[in-house]
This record gives sequence, C-alpha cells and structure tokens, in this order.
Amino acid sequence: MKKVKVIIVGNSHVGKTCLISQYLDSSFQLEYQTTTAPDKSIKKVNISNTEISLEIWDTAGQDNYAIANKIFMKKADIALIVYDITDKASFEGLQNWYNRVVEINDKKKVVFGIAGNKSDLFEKQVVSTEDGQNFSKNINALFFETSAKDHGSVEKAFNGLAQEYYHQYLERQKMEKEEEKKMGEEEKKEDNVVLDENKHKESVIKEEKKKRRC
Ligand SMILES: Nc1nc2c(ncn2[C@@H]2O[C@H](COP(=O)(O)OP(=O)(O)OP(=O)(O)O)[C@@H](O)[C@H]2O)c(=O)[nH]1
Ligand SMILES: [Mg+2]
Repeated sequence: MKKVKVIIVGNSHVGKTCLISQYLDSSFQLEYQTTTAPDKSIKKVNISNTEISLEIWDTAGQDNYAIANKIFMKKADIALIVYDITDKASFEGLQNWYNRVVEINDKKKVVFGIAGNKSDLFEKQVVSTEDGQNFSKNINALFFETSAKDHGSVEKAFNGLAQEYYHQYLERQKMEKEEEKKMGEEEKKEDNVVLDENKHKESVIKEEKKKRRC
C-alpha cells in the first residue's frame, strides 16, 4: 500500500483540526482548542483501485508553536493550506504558509490545495471565492471551499488532493520507465556499434593474414 504524507497548515483558528475530525469520523467540535504539537492520523482511501494510506499531519497555526514544529512539514507529498472565508488576515497569511512549505521541502514536488473554510458562514464572508481561486491558480494549487460541518465538502478536498497526487505519481512513473527504456535502447545501440567495429577489425586481420600467406 502506498503511503502519502499530507500536511495541513494555515493560521490559527481557521479550522484545520475540525476539517481532519470531519474527514476521519464525521464529527464537528464547536469548542476551540488550539493545537500545540503536531498530530498524525491515518485514513485509507481507494484511488483507481489502489489503496492509499494518507498520513495526515495536523499542525499548529499559532506562530510560537508553528515555528518550533516546522520540521513536521518536511517530506510532504500533499499540503492543504487553509484560510477562513470570514477572516481576511487568514487569507493574507496564505502566501507565507506556502513559502514555508516550499522552503522546508526544498526541491521536493508537493501537491498543493487551498481550502476556503467555514463556507457555512457565508453571511459573514469577507474573502470572495474568486480571490481564493485566483490565489490558487497563481501557485498552481487545487481550490476548494469547505465547511468542517459538511462532510461532503471536506471529503471532496482531501480525496481530490489524493487523486491529483496519485495521478501525478503515475505520470512520473511512466516517464521514468520511458526514460529507462530509452537509455536501454541507446546502450544497446552503442554495444552494436562496438560489435560491428570488432567484426570489422577481425575481418581486416583475416584478410591481412591471407595476403601474407600468399
Ligand atoms: N462555523 C464553522 N466553524 C468552524 C469551522 N471549522 C472550524 N470551526 C470553528 O473554528 C474554531 C477553530 O477551529 P480549529 O479546527 O480548532 O482551528 P485550527 O485551525 O486547528 O486552530 P489552531 O490549532 O490554533 O491552529 C472552532 O471553534 C471550530 O468549532 C467551519 O467550517 N464552520
Ligand atoms: Mg488545530
């Protein structure tokens, strides 16, 4: 079974922990309890008849914990960056979270998703859907609007990212195989050239020997 590391980041209070609880066991918690230490949960999903184990890391949004816990963002396959549609500052924080994830993952390819959370509070919405979509486009991320109270919207985000990751993974594998095949063919060609050269040398030597005998 393929293991995929998912990290969920974003400002404090945007609903990261609630999104994970909803995804894992369809529950929603009204009382706020800030996350201080990163926490790992496992969710198995089936993508194109392949079982994938999502290792989901909940992280702290509060900066004093987040900086200390940055190390847990390493080796991410998928990063879901969350903002709260009723909180402009959380939207403005997206770029910073994106930069942190990119920086700590160095050159590793990460599949990014942006979630505009608390979509159930649409009367209080201050960040437009369009702004969320445009930001996502700029960083080449998938965009979702979620409510941690609505299981369907949460599942769509996590499963959509898992699907995208798996699709890119298969593409990479295909390309690597093609590359290997190409290299194999080139090596064969080179071997044939050497063989032909050797054959040619042998026949020249034979000819010379013949001539000498005559
Ligand atoms: N109405 C509504 N409230 C939400 C939603 N998601 C989270 N909340 C509430 O927002 C508050 C913060 O949620 P958390 O999931 O703890 O936020 P967090 O991003 O994990 O915060 P930190 O752990 O401090 O980084 C809680 O009171 C939740 O009940 C949502 O989709 N809709
Ligand atoms: Mg939390």
